[in-house]
Amino acid sequence: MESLTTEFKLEMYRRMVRIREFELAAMDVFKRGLIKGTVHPYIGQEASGVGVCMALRPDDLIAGTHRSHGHNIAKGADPARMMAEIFGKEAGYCRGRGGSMHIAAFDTGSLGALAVVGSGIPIAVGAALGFRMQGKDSVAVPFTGDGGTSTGNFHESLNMAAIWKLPVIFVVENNKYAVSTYYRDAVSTDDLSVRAAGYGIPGVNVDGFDVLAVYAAAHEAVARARRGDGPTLLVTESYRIEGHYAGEPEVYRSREEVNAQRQKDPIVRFAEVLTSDGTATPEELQEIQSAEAARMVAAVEFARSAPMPDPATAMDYIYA
Ligand SMILES: Cc1ncc(C[n+]2csc(CCOP(=O)(O)OP(=O)(O)O)c2C)c(N)n1
Repeated sequence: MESLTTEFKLEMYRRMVRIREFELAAMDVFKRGLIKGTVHPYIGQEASGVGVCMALRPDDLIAGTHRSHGHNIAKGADPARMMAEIFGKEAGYCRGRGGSMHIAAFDTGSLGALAVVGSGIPIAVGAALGFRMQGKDSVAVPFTGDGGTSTGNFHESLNMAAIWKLPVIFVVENNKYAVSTYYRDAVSTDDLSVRAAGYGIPGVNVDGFDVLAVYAAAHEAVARARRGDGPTLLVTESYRIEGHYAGEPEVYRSREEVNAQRQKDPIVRFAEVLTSDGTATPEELQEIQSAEAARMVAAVEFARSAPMPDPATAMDYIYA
């Protein structure tokens, strides 16, 4: 892997901060009762989505989960249109029909987030098969949580992609919990990447708080997939800092545990790398943070003031 340019590293940082600010704004509008339904914050996992998506091209496709605001932003989606979707407005990515858990941003290569755990994985495998049939060297990347790795969809998808050597990078984001279930109470191994051995494909485990480590691992897996050598299972180890959803009571874990994990903040950690290697000054990073915070104020304003879909169009876009 060639060394990364200043511009590239700052873009990584910007996208991580953009995700953080988006999630804080989304939690805020939920708490203020401005939206229907809740949101599933990606806070603490920013290095995973950004490290993976920065290794992708615009024509590569991702498929998400209920916790995919971060994946969409990492792939380049517009936060204002995402916020409008969360508000159920016509200006949203799915014209307000999808909401937080179903944002699909086709213009930037997001096939869509899906709330049924594990269901995005075979869709990405289908996209990869499509690339193969069309003679393209694009890759498909389904994101999954640790809980999603025990679904049939996950295992059938790994098997199919492995036997057909499809260009898929299966990204498992081990944030340690599936709602209230600690991952070790649901799987019989510490390291989920060993599951790759059952399908004869590489399994890689990487520090999901370290954006450069995630990027390096994703870059290698993408190169392998593009040259026709087949899929990789990439596990990023991080932690879900907020509740499963905004407003969740979190009775299954202690404040001490959460606070200890907060110290690993991937944005703070990357800021330290960027300032110590001379990529940026603390003031420059602060400017990025302020600009992204301001962007979210504008995104919320845009979403609040945008019109609702016309009820007469309720049945539109249901059938292709
Ligand atoms: C098939 C299915 N079963 C159960 C649920 C309810 N549910 C929603 S999120 C979730 C946990 C998912 O955990 P994980 O895959 O680890 O993702 P995380 O929430 O940690 O990002 C469950 C069980 C669902 N949405 N779909």
